[in-house]
Amino acid sequence: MSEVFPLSDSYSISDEQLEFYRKNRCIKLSNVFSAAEITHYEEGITAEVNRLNHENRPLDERDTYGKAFLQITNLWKRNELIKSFVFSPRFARIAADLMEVDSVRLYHDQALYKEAGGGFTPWHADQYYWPLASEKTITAWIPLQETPLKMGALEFSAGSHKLTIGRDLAISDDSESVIRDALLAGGYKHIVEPFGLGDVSFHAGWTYHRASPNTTATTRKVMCVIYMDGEMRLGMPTNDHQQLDWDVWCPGAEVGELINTPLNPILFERL
Ligand SMILES: O=C(O)CCC(=O)C(=O)O
Repeated sequence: MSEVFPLSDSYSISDEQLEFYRKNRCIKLSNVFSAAEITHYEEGITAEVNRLNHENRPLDERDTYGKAFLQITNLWKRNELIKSFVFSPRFARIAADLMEVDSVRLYHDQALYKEAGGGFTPWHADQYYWPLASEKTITAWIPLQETPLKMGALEFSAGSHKLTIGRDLAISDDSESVIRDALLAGGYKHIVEPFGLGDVSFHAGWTYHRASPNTTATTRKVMCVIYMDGEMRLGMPTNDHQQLDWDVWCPGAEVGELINTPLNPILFERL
């Protein structure tokens, strides 16, 4: 029987790290999980991504979004190994600590595999896609290998949750240029750093972020877990993507009510 890695022990956030997140709404934390833990989960996640992926077109036949990554969602429903990763109390507690909430729920998970030769991920803010009533949302971006810049490490614009220009843009060539220009004009700091083994970043729903192309010969393997405040209510969708997200990620939830569906379990709660 293989060793079990429950990812249950806590990772302490320092006052400085919390202050950094409050100000910038993004942070990269080191040594959140070990090389042995990464190896343990990477194989199972990659096997599911390969099994479920139906994107077989060559990169040059896809649009900008399609070139950016293979996207496979709610993998936690597929097997117990991935469920234990996505439901990890360690990651969920960090999310609660950074959002400064008493509990967190799962919104959904997704693997984002940027293939060798894969394109850039345009500047965007995730919350454009989400019918959620508050800003208390956070994504854990969890690389399953060391991720140098040339592989497409996630880049952030520090404090950009305050910028409202571009909040109505889906991921596209337009979002890349309009948001880039607005961030430059606003003087926001662009954080571009490689990710070491075990580094994990967290960013808020309205924080602008992007990634460069993967110019290496190896796929950049990343698993994301998207959390929301345990008290999150469903907002009225303001675009078709948000309507789709409601139907897919919280079916049965009602506008103005707590999002408490079987797909949105509480993953961490303070005692
Ligand atoms: O992995 C990427 O290239 C983009 C990730 C992203 O947009 C996100 O995690 O919200």
